[in-house]
Amino acid sequence: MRDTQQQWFKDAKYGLFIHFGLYALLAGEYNGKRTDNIAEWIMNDLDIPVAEYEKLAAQFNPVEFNADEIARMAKEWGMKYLTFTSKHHDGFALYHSKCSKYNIVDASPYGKDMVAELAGACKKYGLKLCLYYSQAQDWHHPDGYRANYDNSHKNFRRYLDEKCLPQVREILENYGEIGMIWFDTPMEMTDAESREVFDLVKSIQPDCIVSGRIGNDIGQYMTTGDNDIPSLPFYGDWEVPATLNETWGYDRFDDTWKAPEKIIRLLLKINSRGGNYLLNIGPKADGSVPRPSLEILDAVGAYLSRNGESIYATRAVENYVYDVEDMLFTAKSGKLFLHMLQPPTMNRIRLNNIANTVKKAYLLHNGKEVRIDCGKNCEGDSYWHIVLPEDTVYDPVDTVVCVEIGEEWPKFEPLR
Ligand code: FHN
Repeated sequence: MRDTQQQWFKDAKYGLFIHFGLYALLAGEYNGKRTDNIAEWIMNDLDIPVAEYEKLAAQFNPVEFNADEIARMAKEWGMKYLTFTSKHHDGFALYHSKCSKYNIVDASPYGKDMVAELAGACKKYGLKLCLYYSQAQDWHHPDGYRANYDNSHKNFRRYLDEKCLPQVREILENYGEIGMIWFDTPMEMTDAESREVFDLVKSIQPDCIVSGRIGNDIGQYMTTGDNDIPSLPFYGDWEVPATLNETWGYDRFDDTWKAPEKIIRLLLKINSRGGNYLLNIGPKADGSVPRPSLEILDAVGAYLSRNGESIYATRAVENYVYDVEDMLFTAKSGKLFLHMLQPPTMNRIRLNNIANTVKKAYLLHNGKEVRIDCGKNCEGDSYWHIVLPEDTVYDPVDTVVCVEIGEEWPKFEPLR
């Protein structure tokens, strides 16, 4: 079973992903040609020569990037951890690396170490700092993997020794406690190579989680595909990396922003199945966060400030035998949360095949009592008949009822 052995990760449920790098300067277009893929892949997809792409570093001056403000907002948005691209596939490090000059301090006019800035800010606001690191793909180093092109001639060992392993060591040794290294796209790394990277992480920070995409099934939790929510139960720790529009890095042409209501429902769906939602922002080249991202995350944050008790530190509810229309469940020891995604007809809901006793039930947002009659039908099957206060003002996205149950966990009866 995938087990991070880290309580903070099991309880977190919601985190901020930040994809930032030189690609933000291109914002989806190079020499008048637009990419039709995710913006941070532009170097690879439009086959931009290394000598051309690396010139971007000299223009990279994201003076509006405010680590303190981002961490403060992430906290306010209800996020518990922050995962930042210390080096993405393009090979450019956003921190002061001593083993490659291709980094923000040595090669850009900005000249400041973003990982150091974020480490300080995360500490200040009580967020876990996690770092993304592209361990296999590196389109700048001659021996890194490069998707879509022939890699057969490469000396991947040299890349591992010259760049990957020393950089992983740097990010673990120089910025205090790191919650997780978020590895990605292992390509054809061998089992032994993935293991070597894994062991290096653990030798420096034993509590640092190694993410699902280290390769060869040795990650400590399951990372789903991008924006994918598993439809079958997964017994172990897992996380969904997800976008607010269709790209990770900033793309000025991508206006496909999801509505906050949709994000809240996705959060709930993921949490009710036991996973964490890692939601991305892609700052613009000047370092500012696109306005639509701010607006969406503000709205989700407002929802969480009312309903956080039903989200954080909850556990998956075993599949309910019936698909209850417009309702999702989350649970923690002694409490079952009913998430009503639509106002119920006549303020009443019937739940079948639930055998828990009820100590107390109330609306989470205002504490008003909810009546629950527990009974058995003529066939002997248990049910709850739930009656909400007449004057309930429903939240059209999700109204939460907290039920304090007599048992530790929800007891749904199997069909007989
Ligand atoms: O290739 C990357 C992509 O650029 C982005 O970083 C995502 C985030 O999950 N991971 C890879 C694609 O799955």
